[in-house]
Amino acid sequence: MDKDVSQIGRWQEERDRIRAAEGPQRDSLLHERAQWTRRSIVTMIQKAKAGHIGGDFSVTDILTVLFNDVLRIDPADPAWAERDRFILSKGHCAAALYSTLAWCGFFSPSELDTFMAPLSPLNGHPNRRKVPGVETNTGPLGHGLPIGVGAAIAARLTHGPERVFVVLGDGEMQEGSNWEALMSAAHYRLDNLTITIDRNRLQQGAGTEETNSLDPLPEKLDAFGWEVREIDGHDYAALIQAYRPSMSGRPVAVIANTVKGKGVSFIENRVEWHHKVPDAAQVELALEELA
Ligand SMILES: Cc1ncc(C[n+]2csc(CCOP(=O)(O)OP(=O)(O)O)c2C)c(N)n1
Repeated sequence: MDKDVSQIGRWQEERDRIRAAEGPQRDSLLHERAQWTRRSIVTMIQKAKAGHIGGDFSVTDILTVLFNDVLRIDPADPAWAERDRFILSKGHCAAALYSTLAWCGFFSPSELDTFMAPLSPLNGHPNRRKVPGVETNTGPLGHGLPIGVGAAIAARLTHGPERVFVVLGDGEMQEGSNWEALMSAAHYRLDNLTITIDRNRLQQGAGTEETNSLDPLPEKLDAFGWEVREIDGHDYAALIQAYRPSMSGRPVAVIANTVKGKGVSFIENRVEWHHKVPDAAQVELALEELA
């Protein structure tokens, strides 16, 4: 896939406007961007007849803030050695990531039409060899954070300026590999590593607390040696503030309280919308609400 130079220019201009703005003006720019992403997710999933709309919508504001304000990246040079590393560990939410990467110009937004089509690089889960801007393959839950810990250790060893950001699902936090990685990140005091837990309280088929309870999550992460920042994951100012560098020499865990399906009333907080596909009438309604 080729970079889209004019799209990179549009992204840069808007990112500069967002970075220069404050208060309600910044909120409104970020909201507009997030709604564009949600609309493109609806269209992609409608066309592919597959996808994970609930988790895509809960993580959209998080991705919007990261890629349009926080991350040091260069879509014209996806392999730039000093780039911040971003890993979407909840890889089933590939549509949200692809749409975000396309807005940045890593590839043309027109490619989004091929989501999950035969031979398209835009598979149901992200593949680093096929899609520029994808740092590592994800999909099997529980692998993004261990890889992120490795990347953060590598940056430490090479004295690189890069920060490493990993986004996980809350259901995904039931994977034991994450807790091993949490321990080792604290052991190595990886203050260049920030995780975000998309705490929408739903997983596949049920709530997290009825399946394998995570609470009290902030206390657990604190006890594991992490600096914990718990916020509303749809509050842009709170997200930006949460992504400031570590204040404690410890790795940072952002617990982002979110709504699964955020933005469309009949999808919000409904467990069946984990991977349900909207029919034509529902697509119309969703696009109206996201207009
Ligand atoms: C190791 C592994 N087991 C099971 C699955 C199937 N699966 C895909 S999404 C999902 C639920 C994830 O829930 P959560 O992390 O809370 O994601 P979100 O609600 O944000 O979509 C499951 C079990 C998987 N992808 N990987």
